[in-house]
Amino acid sequence: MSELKRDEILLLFDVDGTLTPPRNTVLPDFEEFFYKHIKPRATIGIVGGSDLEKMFEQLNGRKILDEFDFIFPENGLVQIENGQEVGKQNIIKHLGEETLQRFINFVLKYLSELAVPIKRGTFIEFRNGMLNVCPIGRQCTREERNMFAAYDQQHQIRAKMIDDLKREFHDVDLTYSIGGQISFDVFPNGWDKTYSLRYIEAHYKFKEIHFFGDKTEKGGNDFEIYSDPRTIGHKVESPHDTRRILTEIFEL
Ligand code: M1P
Repeated sequence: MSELKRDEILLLFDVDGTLTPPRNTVLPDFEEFFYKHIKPRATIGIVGGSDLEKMFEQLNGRKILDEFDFIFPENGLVQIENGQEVGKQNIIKHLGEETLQRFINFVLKYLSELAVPIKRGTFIEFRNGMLNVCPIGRQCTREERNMFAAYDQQHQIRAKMIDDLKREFHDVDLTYSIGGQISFDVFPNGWDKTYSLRYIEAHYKFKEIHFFGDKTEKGGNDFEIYSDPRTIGHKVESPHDTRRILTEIFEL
């Protein structure tokens, strides 16, 4: 049972597979449990790989700006506190236009020669602090998404592409991370989810910081923050599992 006061304990949550089913919306009973029982007991934050728009889609709209103390889209490369954006990283500034174009051109050429069961639109999504690369294009339907996720498990399209990119760009400080079903994220080394802790540490002194995530194995986008000594990591399989652990921590 946690004896800590609300402002002494911080709970950080991944989105996909932790607060919601993968790339799906939060379930009403989970939401009710969370806001009614957890929010009054602990400071709460989201650390997702996705951008803010996708968080709105999955977590029932813009109300998360009021409900969560902290929101860290794009691994915390964008920082939002009490509904206000307070900081943002910039991948263009960090890599420089020349390197960025070298990378984007290589990816586009690579994808143009890649055989996959379907191709749709938006193969690279350009975000503030990262690029999201999707071999079939992000504009696919849910059925197409699920189909490719299964295909990729068998054929390891993303893993092979990441190996090729690592070889080609061995001279550039980039990390590649598979956080979802159809794409992978690319960002400078160290700009993983632990980036959110930099902001927290600079402004707050929590006695405990807990992190809940599902992709906690090496190569998954929760690995670094889950295994960071500054957090107490909880590996979950689903929102149901998240609820179970929270119920134990707070003896609900
Ligand atoms: O939050 C996990 C991942 O969610 C999406 O992945 P996909 O579309 O492949 O399922 C993306 O927003 C990705 O950036 C993010 O890491």
